[in-house]
Amino acid sequence: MRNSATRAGPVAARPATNTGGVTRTESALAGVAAAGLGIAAGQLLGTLVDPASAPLVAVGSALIDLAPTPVKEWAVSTVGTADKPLLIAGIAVVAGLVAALAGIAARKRRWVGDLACAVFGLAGVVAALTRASAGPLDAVPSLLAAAVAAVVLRLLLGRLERRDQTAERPQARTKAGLDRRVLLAGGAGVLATAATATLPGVSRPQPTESAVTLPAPAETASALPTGLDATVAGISPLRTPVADFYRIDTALFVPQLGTADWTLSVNGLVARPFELSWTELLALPMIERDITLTCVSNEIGGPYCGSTRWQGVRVADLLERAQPAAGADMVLSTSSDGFTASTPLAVLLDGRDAMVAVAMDGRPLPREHGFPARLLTPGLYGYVGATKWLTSLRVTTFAADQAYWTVRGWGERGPVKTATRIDTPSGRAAAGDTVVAGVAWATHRGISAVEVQVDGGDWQQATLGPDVGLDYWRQWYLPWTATPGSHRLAARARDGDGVVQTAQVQGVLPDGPTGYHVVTVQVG
Ligand SMILES: Nc1nc2c(c(=O)[nH]1)N[C@H]1C(S)=C(S)[C@@H](COP(=O)(O)O)O[C@H]1N2
Ligand SMILES: [Mo]
Repeated sequence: MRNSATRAGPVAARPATNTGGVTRTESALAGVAAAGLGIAAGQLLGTLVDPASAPLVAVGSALIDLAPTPVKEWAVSTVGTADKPLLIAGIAVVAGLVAALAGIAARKRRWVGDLACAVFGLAGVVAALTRASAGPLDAVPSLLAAAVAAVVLRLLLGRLERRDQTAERPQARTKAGLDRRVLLAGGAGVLATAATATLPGVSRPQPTESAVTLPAPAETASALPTGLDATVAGISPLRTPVADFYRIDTALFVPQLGTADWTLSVNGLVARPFELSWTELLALPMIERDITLTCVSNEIGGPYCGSTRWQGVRVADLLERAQPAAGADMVLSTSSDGFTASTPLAVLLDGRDAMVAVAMDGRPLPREHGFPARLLTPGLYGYVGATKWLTSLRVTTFAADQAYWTVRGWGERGPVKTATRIDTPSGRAAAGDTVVAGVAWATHRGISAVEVQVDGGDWQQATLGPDVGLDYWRQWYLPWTATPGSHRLAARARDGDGVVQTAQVQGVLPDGPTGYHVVTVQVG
């Protein structure tokens, strides 16, 4: 064996350790390369096996489910719907940092590297196996990731050590004294992970939404009236374009369901449980309704509210066929990804148009909004009445079952609170004659009036836009002569019973926000 003392120069520049001349940076890079390539291999395989089993997706989904409610609220209110890409990136960065440390440690003790791979692999396996509808195969991508990472780390460290026992190759080092191979491997690892991070979100070859043909509804809705948006600039359109419809869910990647193997099961405390295929669902009589959907996490004045035309099968028809048992008081709807919502049975049977919706705005549901079918319950926040990627309706009781968000501290019933939003002006306005305008909703109670207050003065009646029904929002406007300076505008609505919304300010937790929308406008 060559003794390092027989060589001068380059060797002397390296630390004299029992690490075979491998520097800290090199071993950190080896760790990053190993983790990066391992994760990438797992992502690739996961995408083929079941996108939910890809390590980053499985761990990310588990973290979403485990995150304490305040953390989730903070995420939604600060980064909005960018929360998911950021989560994936965050996991990758943390994995990279830990991998770098593990690489450094493994330089002297190889088993530390193996242990790190095993721990991360196990985390991936547990995350993947605890996802809804996970099969044993879902463990494989994380196992592969761990195995690849462990092997790559040992190979790289081994090669780096042997470097000093073979011919010296100073040309293989960068100015900083790094081995180019490990630099390249580290870069390759990072790139491979980045490239495969979003793979599971890419559609798999399933029939797309646009390939689905829907039957005409048995009961059509009347033509939507012309909204105030035809004349008032800056107001929310009466019908929200589907592309602009807010999206809120816990799904890291949109579930890719096909219609061929989709079924809806109606079961639980019923006399006659049954299951419907996609074709059988479409054969049932359908209704078409204009309904506003809003999120319990929509802060006063916030964007998470949308209104459109929906088509689907009445939930009441399905329940009537199943015959709920006396004593049942809740329907727990379940999504293909395990999300659940608790809808009061009485609400579903009180004559409102709760439906298993298959279309919005005259077209099949986009995947982001629940393709092929979702629940929609007028008058309830989305988290209790609007399960997307719907697969089952289980009749049960509030005493026996809790839904996804109820377990995490949100109200179990979630009726929508009366709310008003000032759309315009926002921020700045030119002096002169203008309008204050926006939308108000109190779904399933309707809106009877909207009042606007300028600079703490008298409440003035706004003019309401067309009435599209109790379940739909109402546009409104008030002419206003804006004078130079700073102005404070407030708006409040009265529901269909004439009850004014409360001025009491409450945050979104646990059952939706209250308070007036107040905006400050700089005129001039
Ligand atoms: N499967 C599933 N369905 C879900 C959710 C979810 O996280 N997963 N979120 C609910 C919530 S909180 C809301 S507000 C609505 C939003 O529906 P949209 O994304 O179509 O606007 O979907 C509901 N349905
Ligand atoms: Mo929501």
